[in-house]
Amino acid sequence: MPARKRAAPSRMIIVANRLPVRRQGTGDNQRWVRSSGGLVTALTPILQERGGAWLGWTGTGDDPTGPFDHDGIHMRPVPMSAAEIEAFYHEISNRTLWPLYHDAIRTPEFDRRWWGPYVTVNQRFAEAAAEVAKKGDFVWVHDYHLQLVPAMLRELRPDVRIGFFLHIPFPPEELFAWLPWREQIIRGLLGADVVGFQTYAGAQNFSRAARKYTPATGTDTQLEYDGRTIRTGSYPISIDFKDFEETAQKPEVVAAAESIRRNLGASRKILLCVDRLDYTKGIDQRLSAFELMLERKAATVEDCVMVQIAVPSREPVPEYAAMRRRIEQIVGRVNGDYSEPGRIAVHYFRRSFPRDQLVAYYLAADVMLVTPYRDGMNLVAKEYVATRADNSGVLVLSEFAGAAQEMRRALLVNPRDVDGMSAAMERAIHIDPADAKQRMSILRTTIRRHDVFDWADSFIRAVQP
Ligand code: ADQ
Repeated sequence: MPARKRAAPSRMIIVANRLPVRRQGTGDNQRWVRSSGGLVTALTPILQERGGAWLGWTGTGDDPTGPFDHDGIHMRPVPMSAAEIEAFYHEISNRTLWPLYHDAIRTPEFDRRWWGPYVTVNQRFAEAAAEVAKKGDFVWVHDYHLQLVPAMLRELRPDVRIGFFLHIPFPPEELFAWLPWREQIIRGLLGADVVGFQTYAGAQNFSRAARKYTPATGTDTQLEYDGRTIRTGSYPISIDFKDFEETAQKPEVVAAAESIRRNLGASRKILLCVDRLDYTKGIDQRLSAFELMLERKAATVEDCVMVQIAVPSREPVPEYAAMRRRIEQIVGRVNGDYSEPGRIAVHYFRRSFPRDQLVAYYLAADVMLVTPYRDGMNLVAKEYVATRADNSGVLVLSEFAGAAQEMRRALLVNPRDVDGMSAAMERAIHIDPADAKQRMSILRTTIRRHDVFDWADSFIRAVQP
């Protein structure tokens, strides 16, 4: 880790749905390994340096695992029963809050029986944090699963500083109003000293809802509530830029990228998509836009190939299974209609790739398509840019991803406009190289400067008294 200017150190307690480690192996060979992902990468060195703890669920129901240390970090598992995993995680978190907060892309379900488990699990996290925290510690609560924790923790431990960061969008007031528990959620969040969002619009939406549903007064960036001042603002999350850049320069990754290009056809432009299989990510419309481009004969399978890498997620939720079927249908149709021997139109991989392999694909891709209907940030867009050390490559980015706020030099698209997206793909394939280089260079400068360490540091600074 390079030396960085850090905020004054106090111990830090992270409270998140999941621990930053997962079990690997079975029986006697079972061990904990660090999970991948930006949040874990950013917070691990800070926790190792400052001391503190990470509280979260292990991922297994009714898991009796007690506290343990891993890689210099104190882990405090918070248990959940199988019934709680169902109601708290699969139901209210992923069938109510997730769709509601993403512009109600799927109709959110409101079931009064799911609220009780949400409160119970939040209370358990708050009590665990209250047990672990020492006076003056900074407790950083993450994401939509745990929105009640800040107020519950303040009740138990008024002597700690509390920050909350929402990784997904906070919806406009008209949508948030649908939530039967809207007031409880706002009061829960107002327990924090700082409530952070990916974009300024998120902070604005939250402040308006707070003023509407509670006696809070103030502005979009500062609220007065219950005799306290709460700061709200945008803290766009990012990636470990340097790490992605360096990975992309490893000889074995460069060789893997060359082999991908050879296998797909060296003369073809590669259009890459990397997503969690989620209905917010706009995978279906993007495939339709590619299909339209072929139909319009704006490009052929000799000119280009689409590669869709999709990691399965939330499979027990019915909407996810339906979406997967729909995507697989479109892939089948496009390939049936347009593929030629040795020239598959769409390569579809439904699995997780090791990091180096993912980076090899980023490196091989001429065009990266990131077109969610709505996304808190979208780290894939930033990861792609970080790997393009020679300023080559084109990013096509949805206006509705948080990342679009910073990445204005991408080719911005409206993911619901299939014609517009198809035209943007065509433009990306034929773009003037000098224009592309200039765009990529500006994008890289922005993300290099605002990496994930800068994100963590600016949030931690905001929470200082
Ligand atoms: P996610 O919705 O999970 O996160 P995103 O920001 O795109 O979305 O991150 C996905 C991560 O998974 C990336 O780091 C990517 O490399 C990785 N990934 C995706 N497909 C993969 C595959 N097939 N194999 C291996 N890795 C794969 C939520 C919000 C986002 C927000 C993040 C962080 O929904 O908007 O950016 O949190 O705050």
